[in-house]
Parts: sequence; structure tokens; C-alpha cells
Amino acid sequence: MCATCGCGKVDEADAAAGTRISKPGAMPHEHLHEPGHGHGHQHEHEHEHEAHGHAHAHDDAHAHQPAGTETITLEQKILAKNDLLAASNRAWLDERGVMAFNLMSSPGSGKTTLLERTIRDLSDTGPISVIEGDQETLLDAERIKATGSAVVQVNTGSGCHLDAEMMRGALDALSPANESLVFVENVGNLVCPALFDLGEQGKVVLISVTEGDDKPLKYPHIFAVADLVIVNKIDLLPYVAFDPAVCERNARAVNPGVHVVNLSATSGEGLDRWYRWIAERRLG
Ligand SMILES: Nc1nc2c(ncn2[C@@H]2O[C@H](COP(=O)(O)OP(=O)(O)OP(=O)(O)O)[C@@H](O)[C@H]2O)c(=O)[nH]1
Ligand SMILES: [Zn+2]
Ligand SMILES: [Zn+2]
Ligand SMILES: [Zn+2]
Repeated sequence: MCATCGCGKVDEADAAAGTRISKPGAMPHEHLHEPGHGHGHQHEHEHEHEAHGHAHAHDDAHAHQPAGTETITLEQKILAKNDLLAASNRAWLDERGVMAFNLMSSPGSGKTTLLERTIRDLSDTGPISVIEGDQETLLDAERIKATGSAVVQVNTGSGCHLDAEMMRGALDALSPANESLVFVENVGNLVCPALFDLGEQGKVVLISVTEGDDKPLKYPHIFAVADLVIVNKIDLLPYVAFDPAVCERNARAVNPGVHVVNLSATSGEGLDRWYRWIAERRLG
């Protein structure tokens, strides 16, 4: 749910109830809720706001605000609440020495593929667990589970991003070991995940070479908050008009200091630089 893109539900309680946190292999109807959550299934009380008859008395404080003001105020409230929860997540992770990296990208750019490979390649560096975000299905969680890693799936329903509250529920369900590494695969989307800090120690934006080297200019917000930009699928460079130098220049135009790593999650080329970036962060 976010007021920015108009997706999902505008009522915060409803939005939280529409989120499902589960572990693959659990009973079909079994799911974990963080404490205090309503037991929301898909029968939730979805209704048009108009149906309420939102008749405001003429003296309502917002009755004469310019169009759009209410939306912006709501968005600021949601983001402020999110940032508080994110700060508490960050403290929770820091206390345990757990490093969490948030992978954000368009659908299909290769987040899960990169994670599968990374988990296998870094398995001797300590426990790695994963929080999978998707609107629906346990498909990505099943793929991660096959690597032997602990995984929790967060299904956001109509929502298009993870938020700090979902992150907290997922961390509680995952219960990562002290000093371990947690990867978060955000919902595939280059817009809304940029707005919601999860309390992670690093934000990684993936872009694949089939998407176009102009993406950092078209979706500047997500590239602006990135600590690392990964250009994936470089094995396909011979077949597409994508210039890694142009992409890097465009990423730097919105985020001058950002690290950029070109790699292929399937061929393995360039993965060493991704692993070095992780290792440097873990050393602090
Ligand atoms: N050629 C090539 N294909 C890749 C590479 N990485 C991923 N793919 C393919 O791209 C497709 C999507 O990969 P996923 O890992 O499922 O992408 P994702 O970002 O997790 O997708 P969502 O979870 O739906 O957002 C799959 O067919 C992968 O095999 C790569 O480095 N090179
Ligand atoms: Zn949204
Ligand atoms: Zn959105
Ligand atoms: Zn995925």
C-alpha cells in the first residue's frame, strides 16, 4: 500500500491485514503474523470509500484544502511511521550483528537467480537467510529453500513494495543467527520500494541489460537511494543495444558516489566484485 502510486488500500490497518508472511513447506493455510496483527485473509473488508458516504461537515478542517493535499499528508504520515519502524529494525539487526541487504529491481531482472548463486558461492562464510517479497506465490521462496537457506516469503497482495513493518514480521519469523547475512528480495518494481526504508544496512538496485541503459534517468529515485547498482545479464550484451558505460554514467548522474558492478548471475562473470562488496560491508 502506498499513497504515491495509488496501488493497494489506503487504509493502513487493511493494508497490514492483507500481508501474508509464510515459510515454504508449511500447511497451505498456515501463515505467520507478527504480534498485534489482525488475522486478515483475502475476504478482508475491501470497499469503495464512496460507499461510506464520506459526507464532511462544512467545518471539516480539510474541507477547503487544495486537491491532493490530503494524499500528500497521508503519504508523509505513512513514511514517517515507516522510518520509525525502520530505525528500530536497524537497531535490532545491529544488536545481533546481522547484515541485511535489500535487493530492488524491475520484475525479472534476476534477483532470485543472483541470490541462488550467491547463497551457494558464499555458503562457507556463515549462515545466510532470505526474506522474499512478492505480491503472490511462494515460488521464489521455494527456489531459495532448494539452496538450503532459511527463507520467509512475504506476500503483499495488492501492495507493490515491502515496508518496515513487513520486514519486522519477516525478521521475527526468520529469526536469523547472530552475525549472519540476510538478503531481502523486494517486490519487483522500480518505483515504490525506493520510498520505504526497511532498516537494512545496504540497498542494492539491479538492472538487467535487456531493460535499457536509460533506466537510471527514468527512475531516478531508486537509483538515488542505492548503495550499489548491479547491472545483470551481461552475457546478453552481444544481443542488445545496452552500453554499460552509458548506464554507469546515468546512474552517477543521479547518485554520484554509487558503486556499479556489471555481472552475469548465470555465467558468473563479475560475481567476484559483488562478493567483494558484500565482504567489505561485513567487515564494516
Ligand atoms: N541470460 C541471463 N538470464 C538471466 C540472468 N539472471 C537471470 N536470468 C533469467 O532472467 C529470468 C528472471 O530471473 P529471476 O531471477 O526470476 O528474476 P527476479 O528479479 O527474481 O524476478 P521477480 O521475482 O519476478 O521480480 C529467468 O529466466 C532467469 O533465468 C543472467 O545473468 N543472464
Ligand atoms: Zn505502492
Ligand atoms: Zn507502486
Ligand atoms: Zn524473484
